[in-house]
Amino acid sequence: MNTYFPEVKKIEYEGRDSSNPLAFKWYDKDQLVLGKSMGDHLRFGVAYWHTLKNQGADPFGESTMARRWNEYDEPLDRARATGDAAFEFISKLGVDYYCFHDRDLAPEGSSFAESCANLEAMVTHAKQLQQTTGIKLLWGTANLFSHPRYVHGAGTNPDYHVFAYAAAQVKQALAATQELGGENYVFWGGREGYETLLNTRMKQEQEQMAAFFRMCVEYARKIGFSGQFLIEPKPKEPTKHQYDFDSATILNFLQTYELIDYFKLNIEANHATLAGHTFEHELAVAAAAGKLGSMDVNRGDPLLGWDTDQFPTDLYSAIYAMLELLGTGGLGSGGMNFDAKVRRGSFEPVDLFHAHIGGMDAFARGLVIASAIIEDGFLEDFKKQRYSSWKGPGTAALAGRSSLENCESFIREHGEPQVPSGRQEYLENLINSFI
Ligand code: XUL
Ligand code: CO
Repeated sequence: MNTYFPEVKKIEYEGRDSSNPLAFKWYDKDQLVLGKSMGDHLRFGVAYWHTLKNQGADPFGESTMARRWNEYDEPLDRARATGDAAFEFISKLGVDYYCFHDRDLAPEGSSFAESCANLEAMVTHAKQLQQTTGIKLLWGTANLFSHPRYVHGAGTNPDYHVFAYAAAQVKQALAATQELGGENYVFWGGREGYETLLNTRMKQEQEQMAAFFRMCVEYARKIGFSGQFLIEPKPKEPTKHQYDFDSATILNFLQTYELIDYFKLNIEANHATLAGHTFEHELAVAAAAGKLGSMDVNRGDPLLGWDTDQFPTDLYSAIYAMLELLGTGGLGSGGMNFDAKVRRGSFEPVDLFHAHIGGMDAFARGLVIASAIIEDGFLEDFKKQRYSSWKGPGTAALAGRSSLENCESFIREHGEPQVPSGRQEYLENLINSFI
């Protein structure tokens, strides 16, 4: 396997003093952190769509990335070569997982039947590549947003015909994910949202989405798919109002339609910031509900208002995310998928390696720092002290065994509270002392 990236050898851990740009400085897969290997904590995945399929086109210019795996005339030959390149890349990077949309792996055909046949052919090819390399499928999903038929949405489309098409496509994508041993299946609501209420029945569209999910749950049960279903929040782009705005919105939707038991969340950093949240806020909301399933790791640009999907190299963000991850006890069957693309100007294949190495090192370093912070215990001690008044009558109130009258008697007895400082700057300074 040395066809598409002949200039790159297997990426190794060389430690922080190495000057080799094609080596890990922090990510040492087998290094134990709080009793678990880095590889098991982080469970990195490569996103097929960005890493293999992105060619750098933007609204102002054409592709900048000439990839050798695209030099085939027949779509299926191109798809096979792309698969070969993907597994060569992932093997050399030393990552265990990948993620795909059905239409990344196999091209859309000229009919539904042809699309299904293409997908089946590519599942056979990918299965063989998985067997020879040991690389596994973190999650599969269906692309229900690129084809023009989905211009007004998929599950939330005003036309039942399109709804049914999307459902039929998910049936195939779910079966493909199962065949490849996918550990999760993701729903990102590509065009599940609206542009104007003038032509939209919002309540009906939400009910349609719930019906769509119910059919997916039912089909997964029928075929014995044991992977975790994940929904990925995003507030806007491509539609102005995406229904799955953020974690809290999705949790409310799942509760309302009695679907909460079947789903967890896949939190993407750049989607969190588009929603006006931090990445760690979204992780914390999901974790508090016991629903943190997986992460799409990337970053946005604070000066741009869209989903730039840049590689995550911001160390503070990585530390805060790792504090949340360690606080929940891990991702289970989830992982950290690099839903990130190299910039248009970074068009050489080797840039794909630089990008992933940087992201992996940032999270490895974030993990080491977060674990040191946790082991030191100062944050936990501070919070323990901050909430220490929740005993006696506080415990009763938390357990629902108090009343406004009880609180009034308490205040008549104890008077004005002594309010302590939140000490934010002190805590931020301590975080810096660990870096
Ligand atoms: C789009 C996005 C998707 C999902 C999978 O913003 O994040 O790539 O992760 O459909
Ligand atoms: Co994503």
